[in-house]
Amino acid sequence: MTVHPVFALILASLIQANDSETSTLSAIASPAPVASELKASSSMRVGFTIEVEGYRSDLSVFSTSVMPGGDVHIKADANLISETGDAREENGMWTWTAPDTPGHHEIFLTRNDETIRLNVFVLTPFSNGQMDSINGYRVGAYNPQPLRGLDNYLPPTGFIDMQPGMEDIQIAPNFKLGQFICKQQPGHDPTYLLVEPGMLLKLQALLEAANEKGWEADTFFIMSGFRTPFYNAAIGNTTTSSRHLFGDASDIYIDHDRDGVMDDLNGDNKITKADAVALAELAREVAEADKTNWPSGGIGIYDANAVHGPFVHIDARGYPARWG
Ligand SMILES: [Ca+2]
Ligand SMILES: [Ca+2]
Repeated sequence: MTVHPVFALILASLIQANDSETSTLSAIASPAPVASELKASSSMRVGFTIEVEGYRSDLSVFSTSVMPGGDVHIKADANLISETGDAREENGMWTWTAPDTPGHHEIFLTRNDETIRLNVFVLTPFSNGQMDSINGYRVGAYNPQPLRGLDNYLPPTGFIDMQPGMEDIQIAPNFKLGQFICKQQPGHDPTYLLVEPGMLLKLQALLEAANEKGWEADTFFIMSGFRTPFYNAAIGNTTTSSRHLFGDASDIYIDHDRDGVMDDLNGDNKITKADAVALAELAREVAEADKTNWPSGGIGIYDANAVHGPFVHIDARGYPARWG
C-alpha cells in the first residue's frame, strides 16, 4: 500500500504531538518531510525492492543516470520524496522527470521505517565523433559500430558531471563515486565518467559475500573503473569494446590492510595470483547463486606484473564471460 506523503506526515505529526506540548493544529502545520531531512537506512539492504532500469535492488543506496529532461522509471511499492525533478505515480510505477541541466539528484523511496536513497545523475550530453573532450577533459571517440550490434555497446550519449566535492557521494552502501574515475588528468575538475547500476549490484553482492567468508573489507580497491576511449588507447589497449569504456567494469582487489596490494585471502602468507583466483571463485559462486544481484557479465583473473599486483575484473556486459 502506498501512503500519500501528506497523510504520512499528518500521522507522524499527530503521534509526535502526543509527546509534546505542541498543539495538534500547529503539529499538522509543521513542514512536510523534505529530502534534505531524509537519509538512507543504515543497513546495506532494506525490506523492500525497487526496480530501476530493469535492475531490481534492495540496496539502501543505489544509483542511476538519465539524460537532461529524461524520465527515470522506478517500480516501487513505496513513497517517493524528492526536492527536485517532477515525480508522479501510477499503478506502483513512479516516473521522475529530470531537470534540463546536468547535476546530482537524490530520490528517497520510503516504506515503513526504511529508506532507499537513489542517486540520479543527470548527464552532460556528449556527441560521439563530434566532440573529443568536455570542458577540457579528454574523452576521445567510441567505435560507432557496437560489438555484435548490442545496445549496451552503443556510444554513450552523456557522462556523469563530477564537480569538485562529488567524489565522496555514496553510490552504493560501500562504494563512492570517486572510486571509479578514470586515472587520466589527475586533479582535473570537473571530470566525467559513467557508473552503471548493474556493476554496483555486483560489487556490493561480492563484497557482502567476501565479508560472510570472513575476508574483512569495507569496500574493494577499484584499481580501474571507468576509462575514456582516450585513456584506454593511451595505456596501450587496442580494443574498442572494453566494458570499462561503458562504466560497467571494475578491476578490483581487497586491500583491507591498506598496503596498496591484494590482501592474503587464501592465508598462505604470500600475495599471488592464487588470491585473485580465490576472489574470482567467490564471484563465480555468487554468479550461480544470486541472479538478481549478479547481472550477467565477465569475471577475469589477472596475475601480478611489474606495475600492479593480482586483481579480478568484474563487469556487467549482459552475457557471461570467464577468463584468466
Ligand atoms: Ca593489502
Ligand atoms: Ca595468498
